[in-house]
Amino acid sequence: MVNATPLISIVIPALNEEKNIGNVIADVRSSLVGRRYEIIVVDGNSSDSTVGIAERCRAIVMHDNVGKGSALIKGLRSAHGDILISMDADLSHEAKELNLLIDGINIGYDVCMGSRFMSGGNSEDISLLRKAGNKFFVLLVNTIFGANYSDMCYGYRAFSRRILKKLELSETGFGIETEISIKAVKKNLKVLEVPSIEKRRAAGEPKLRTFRDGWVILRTIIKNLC
Ligand SMILES: Nc1nc2c(ncn2[C@@H]2O[C@H](COP(=O)(O)OP(=O)(O)OP(=O)(O)O)[C@@H](O)[C@H]2O)c(=O)[nH]1
Ligand SMILES: [Mg+2]
Repeated sequence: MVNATPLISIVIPALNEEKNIGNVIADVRSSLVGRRYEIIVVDGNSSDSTVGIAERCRAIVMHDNVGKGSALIKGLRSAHGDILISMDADLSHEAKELNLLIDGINIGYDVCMGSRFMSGGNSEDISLLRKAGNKFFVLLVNTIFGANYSDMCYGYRAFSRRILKKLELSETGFGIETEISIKAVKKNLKVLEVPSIEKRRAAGEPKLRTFRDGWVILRTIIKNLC
């Protein structure tokens, strides 16, 4: 018999998130009560107890030592879900918003993206410089590719399993969200943005470096021009 309840896969790239990962997994579980789901943590060779804690919390743990994008691609490709969700491990993505992302796919969209900058969204975690950079990249992508995004470098997103292959993802680092945003327009996917409130990283060190990763994002835009 075919199971009609969709399986949800939550894919969480994590690097040295021992102070957060247990709470992230617990929050996901309490927000998805009554749903079928799996939680996949893709560890980036953490030197702390991230892996042990994720295992103890009964997440599926995978390993990748290349970068955030590479970890996400690996997790998404091995996920079994009908709906795949990318989520950060630092408690900045609130698990209670998962249901909104899932609804976006259930009503027929291919990709449902959290947006911090549409009405109802917000970020408690972004510096003025990063906000300006994000705005510039959104404008660039909207102008070049004819998109209508309000946010871009944000990793809280849901995907319908059937379009994953179409995206042909390859960005290994923090260019991954930009690559997804651009390819979604180029491949004419049905994209919905929903408001999201990004919380401050709960504990631990940020991994993104504004200038290094700003360049990575610009390079991703240039690479996808043709
Ligand atoms: N597997 C893996 N995960 C990573 C890597 N770099 C970052 N991450 C994870 O990717 C997510 C996003 O990284 P963050 O450091 O939170 O980036 P950010 O949200 O832009 O930065 P903050 O605002 O300071 O939190 C977090 O869950 C990280 O643990 C990596 O190289 N490998
Ligand atoms: Mg973060």
